[in-house]
Amino acid sequence: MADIPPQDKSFSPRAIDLNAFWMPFTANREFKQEPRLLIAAKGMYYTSHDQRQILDGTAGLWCVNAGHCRPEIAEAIAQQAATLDFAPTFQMGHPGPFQVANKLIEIAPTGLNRVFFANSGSEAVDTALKIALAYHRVRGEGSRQRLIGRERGYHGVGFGGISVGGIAPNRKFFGSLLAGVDHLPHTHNLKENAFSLGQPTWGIHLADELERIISLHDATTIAAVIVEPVAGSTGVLIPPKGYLERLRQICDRHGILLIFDEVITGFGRLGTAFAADYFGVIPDLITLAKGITNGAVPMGAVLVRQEIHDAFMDGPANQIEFFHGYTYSGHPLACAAAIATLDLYQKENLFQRAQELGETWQAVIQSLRGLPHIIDIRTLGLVAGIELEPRPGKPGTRGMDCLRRCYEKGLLIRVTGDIIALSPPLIIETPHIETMARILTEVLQELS
Ligand code: PXG
Repeated sequence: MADIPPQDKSFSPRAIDLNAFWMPFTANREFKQEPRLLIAAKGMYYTSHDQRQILDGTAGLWCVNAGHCRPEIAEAIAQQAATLDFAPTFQMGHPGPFQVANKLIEIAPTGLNRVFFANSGSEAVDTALKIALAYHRVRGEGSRQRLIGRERGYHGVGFGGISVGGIAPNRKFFGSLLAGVDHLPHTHNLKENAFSLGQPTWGIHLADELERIISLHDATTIAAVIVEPVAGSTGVLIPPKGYLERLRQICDRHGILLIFDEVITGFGRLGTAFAADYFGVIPDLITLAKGITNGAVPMGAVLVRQEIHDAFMDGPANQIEFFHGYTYSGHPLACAAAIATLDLYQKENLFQRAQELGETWQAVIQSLRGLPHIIDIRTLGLVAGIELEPRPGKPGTRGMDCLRRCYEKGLLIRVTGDIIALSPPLIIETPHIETMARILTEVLQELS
C-alpha cells in the first residue's frame, strides 16, 4: 500500500483558468466552483491537487486494470514515441497492430480471431454495428438493416451507440438518431432481485422479448443485437441466470448477429479474459477499449468471428473490402501500450484476480447492507453496484454528495444517479477493499 506517486508539490486549481475546457459528462459550473484535480497516480492511488492519497475504487473509468503508472507500459510508450511516432495503416502498415491482434486472439473466445482497431469504445461500437450491417449486405441479405439494443444500455456516444443505447438524456437532444432501431427491455427489477448474490434468478423471460421484436419486424430485417453482458454505466446491472444464453439461442435461430459490448467487462473484470468466457456465451463480435491499454493510450477494438471477416473477402483482391477505418486505427503508441499491458496481465495472472478475490469482495461489499439509504447491492467479479434510495424530488443528489464525501475521505467512486459503481484495479488487495468499505460506511452514516 506504500504507493507514493512521484509528485511532491501541491497544485492550486486556481492557478489555471478552468473555463476553456468544456468537460464531458460533467456539471461544469458546479465542478469549477469546487474542482477536484488529480495530479499523479501510482498503483492503487491517485494524488489529489492538495496532496492527498485517493484510493482508486473505479480503475479510473473502468480502465486501469493493472493499476496506475506501471513502468513497463510507460517505458514501452516512451520508446515507441521515440522510434516510430506515427505510421498509416491505410494501404501501409507497421508491426504494432498485427502483434496486438495476434495477442488478442490468443485470449479471445474460440472463433473470434479477426480484429479491427478503433480509438475508443464509442468507435469500437460504431465499427461493430457497421461490420454487422455490411456483413449481411455482402452476403446478399441487405434487407437486414435493423439493429436491436436494450433499455439502459450504454454503448458510447457515437450516433450508432446512442441509437442502440437506452439512456434518454444521451438520446433526446440529438435528433432522430439511426433509423430502424428497436430495444429490448432492461433487466433491472429491485422488487424481484434486490440483494441477489451474483446473477439474479428472476428475469430470463426478458430475453424472450427478442422473439416479440422479431415477430414485429420479421427476422429478415434484423442485422444484430447488441448488449453489455453486465451493464456498467447505468448502475451495474447483472444479467439474470440463463438470459444471455437465451439471447444467443434466439439470435442463432433467426440468423441475427450477437454483439457483446465488453468495453468494461473485458480484460479480467469478472475473473476471466472476457465476460463471454465467464458466462459461457460466445457472441459473434466483441467490442473492446479501456483495459486494452490499461487506459494509458486511447484504443478500441472489435473482435470478429472469422466467418464474418471472410464473407468480405470474396470480391477481386485489389478492391478495398470494408470502407471503414480511422487515421489512428492501430496507432503505434496505443499498440506499444497494448502489448505491454497484455504482457503484464499475463505475467501477473491479473485475469484471475477477480476469482481469487471474488468471495472477499462480495462478502465485504455485501456487509454494507443495512447502512442508511442502501436499497440494493449487486456484486460480480470485481464489480459492485450499490443502489441508494433517491432523495424525494431530488434524484441524483444523494449519489453526488456521496461521491464528494468519499473523495474528501480519500476514496474515488463513480456514481450514476444514485447508484454507486465500484470497479477497482485488479491489483487490489484485501486491505484496500476494507478501506473502501470503511469509508463508504462512514459516508453513508453521515449522509442525509
Ligand atoms: N461501451 C460501454 C459498455 C462502455 O461502458 C463505451 C462503450 C464507450 O467508450 P468510450 O471509450 O468511447 O468512452 C463505454 C464507456 C461510467 C463510465 O462511469 C463508463 C464509460 C465511460 C465513462 C464513464 O460508468 N463507459
